[in-house]
Amino acid sequence: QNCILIGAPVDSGKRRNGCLMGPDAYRTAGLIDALADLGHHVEDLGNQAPCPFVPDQPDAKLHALNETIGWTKSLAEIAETAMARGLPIFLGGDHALAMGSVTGVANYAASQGRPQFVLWLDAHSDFHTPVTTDSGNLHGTPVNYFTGGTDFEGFPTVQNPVPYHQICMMGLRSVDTAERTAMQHTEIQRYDMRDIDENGISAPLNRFLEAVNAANGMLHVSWDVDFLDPAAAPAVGTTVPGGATVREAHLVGEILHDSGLVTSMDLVELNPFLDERGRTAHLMVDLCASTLGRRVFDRVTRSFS
Ligand code: DIR
Ligand code: MN
Ligand code: MN
Ligand code: MN
Repeated sequence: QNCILIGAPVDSGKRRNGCLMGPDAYRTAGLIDALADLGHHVEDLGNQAPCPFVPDQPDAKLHALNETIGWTKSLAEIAETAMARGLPIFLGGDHALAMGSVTGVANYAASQGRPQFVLWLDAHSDFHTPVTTDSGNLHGTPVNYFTGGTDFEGFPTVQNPVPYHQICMMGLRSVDTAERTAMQHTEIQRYDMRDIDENGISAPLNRFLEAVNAANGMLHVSWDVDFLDPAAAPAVGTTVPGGATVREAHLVGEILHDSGLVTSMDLVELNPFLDERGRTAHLMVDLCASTLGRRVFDRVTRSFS
């Protein structure tokens, strides 16, 4: 594959700073070599910038709104053009970057006449709007935005909203009341940690992948660091106990690779400033490698194509 690394040092989606160091932490942790060792061609587009924006008021209810709009515009553009040349990997940056990455790849999918699917691996559902958010942190809103939410004044109009039934969330354990209410009547597939405890992670994931395959869909995978348990992945601003284990996360990556369905990816919310010797960056690099084919032994895999 042609892996296209896109540095997205987005730090505007919440108040605690540090995610801007994420892209360089992934590079320092060896992401490029890890992917090249798997036989991929790796192209690093370097760190991107937001489109020009009017400086935000520091005390506004919505934190860094204009800056986030600037990022959404620039990343959507880059995502769409990168899709034509390979598999874009967005190196975050906080989860606000998915407003750009997902709308961009969805525009590309539409140009190919194919449906866009999204796998959201996160402790949080990120289904707030600028109106319902309590925190004012826009990294809690991307799923509502790219599904065509109408509360996003000032943001680019979403040309190709991702239909609810083409979204699967896994790892949920922190969903605010407004998000739960808003999601209630949607067909977003959602698996909380209890589902994973009771049924494992592979059965629901395979079911979702079968739907992607049956529809000849494109698949964007959004890895939020806090999908993992904070004991394994401490370098994130919004830790929630009781997350996925290292093996559960690798299994997700391995199954995704075997499916051959992944067409784009985000690695988000890493805050290297909170890390112990790059440990979380290394783990995320390893998960990315699993998703792109790293394995202990070859095996007969289930294949969808
Ligand atoms: C929370 C945080 N639901 C909020 N969301 C996070 O601020 O609205 N998403 N951390 O990953
Ligand atoms: Mn900030
Ligand atoms: Mn998130
Ligand atoms: Mn999260």
